[in-house]
Amino acid sequence: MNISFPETTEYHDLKNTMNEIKNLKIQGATNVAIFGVRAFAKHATTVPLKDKELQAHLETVVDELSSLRVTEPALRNGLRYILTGIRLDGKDNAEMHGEKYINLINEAKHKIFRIGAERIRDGSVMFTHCHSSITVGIFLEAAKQGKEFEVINTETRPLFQGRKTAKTLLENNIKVIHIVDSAMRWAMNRFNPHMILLGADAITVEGVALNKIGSRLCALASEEEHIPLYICTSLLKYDQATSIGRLSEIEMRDPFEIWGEDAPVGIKVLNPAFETIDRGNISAYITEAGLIPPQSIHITFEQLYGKKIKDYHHW
Ligand code: RUB
Repeated sequence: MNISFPETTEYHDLKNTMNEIKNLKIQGATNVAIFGVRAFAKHATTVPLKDKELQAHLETVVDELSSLRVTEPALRNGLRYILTGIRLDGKDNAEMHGEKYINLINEAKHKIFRIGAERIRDGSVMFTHCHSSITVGIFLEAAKQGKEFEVINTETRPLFQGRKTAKTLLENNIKVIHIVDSAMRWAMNRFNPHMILLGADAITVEGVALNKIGSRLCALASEEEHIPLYICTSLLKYDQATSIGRLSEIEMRDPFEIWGEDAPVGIKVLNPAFETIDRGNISAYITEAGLIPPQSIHITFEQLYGKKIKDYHHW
């Protein structure tokens, strides 16, 4: 159904946010969820459509937003949360429902910062990969508590999100050792970090985490070097579709990010954004519900959010 309506400022803002999510100006699962949910909720509140047309239009926008970064269930969970809210008490309350979901994210984040910081020992060496706002938040909280430690971090090709991590840590007087991604195992062997902290984009029903490409290599190296690895994430990244049999999708990004116009003709460049981390390599998840083993992800999500967030109604 092709539905037309006068373009509002909020719709224009939503389109901008979608571009920023696609080109990684808005980066990391938590930020993608917060910005995507907020822009969608504002648009839903103001779009001049009603009844069936409204429903069809919002479903289309939800699909469009969800397909920008397919490995981001925290965004999808938030969009479904708003649609459920609209069905219950009308589109005028969409923005309020969006803010409620963002509050859930923010409350979860702050709990994880405190719980994660407890695990960091004074004088320790930590290791991380890519840029995760949750993992960085844990480091900042530990530094605020007066702990001194050093963080080894990878640059994270092709888009160098690791530089963002390095800059933020340095600005907060945390020491950084910055390495190329392929030096992961070497750095673990050389510096013997006490712990590896990684973020997550998605968590499956089996307790498998999906995170930036390179994370599984990091986990395999951690096994060889006997270094405990923790996944720092809100349970709002639980991919509910995996519990009815679907597989979490891995986003493939533009090959141009790796090799642009000067790439030789005929070459095939592949740019997977994420990969899985086997649950056997995860010591624990650091979540808003505390430290939990991979096996308890599904049940803990159900206890905490099961009634509030149901992504099942349209299946
Ligand atoms: C970022 C990435 C992060 C997770 C978690 O990938 O893999 O580790 O998204 O982030 P990209 P957060 O740069 O491709 O978005 O802890 O902020 O939710």
